[in-house]
Amino acid sequence: MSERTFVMIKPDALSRRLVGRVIERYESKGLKLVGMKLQIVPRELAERQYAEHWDKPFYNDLVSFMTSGPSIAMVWEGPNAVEAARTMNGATDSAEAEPGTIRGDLGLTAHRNVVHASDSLDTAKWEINLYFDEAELFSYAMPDEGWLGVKV
Ligand code: 3AN
Repeated sequence: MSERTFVMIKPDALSRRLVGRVIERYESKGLKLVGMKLQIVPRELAERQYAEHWDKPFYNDLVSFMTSGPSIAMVWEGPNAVEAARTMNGATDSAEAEPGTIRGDLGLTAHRNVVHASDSLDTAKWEINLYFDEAELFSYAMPDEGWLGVKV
């Protein structure tokens, strides 16, 4: 079943010029880009996104990091998009992420971990809604979708 998931390219990836290489991974996997936004995330928005971590010792550092420079919010669509993006990203701690994952290959330090992806379909819907208006998301067909088993 086709799903939509929310993915962010974090400020560390932009400052390390990794944007193209990260996007290339999701594209090559067969996912379809249906929404994309470059911004410096306002503090209030980052606080809402990470509200579930408000009591963790790393919360302030996380919010400061996520608002420290431009990041890219994206919506990727495809069969099992939520799980696919999580698997591709690898373990949260870049230092432990497997080679072949985005964090394993491109992550330098533990929690400057290049990317974020929603951890469930419900979270994906919530995060997409947090970052995008409906008019900023696009439905379109791609010529190879039949090969991927996607109902066009
Ligand atoms: P993921 O992004 O893999 O779903 P979560 O939801 O457990 O990971 O954590 C949200 C964010 O908080 C992660 N992207 C990570 O950068 C940061 N984080 C998690 N644990 C720590 C920690 N111990 N120290 C610093 N940052 C952390």
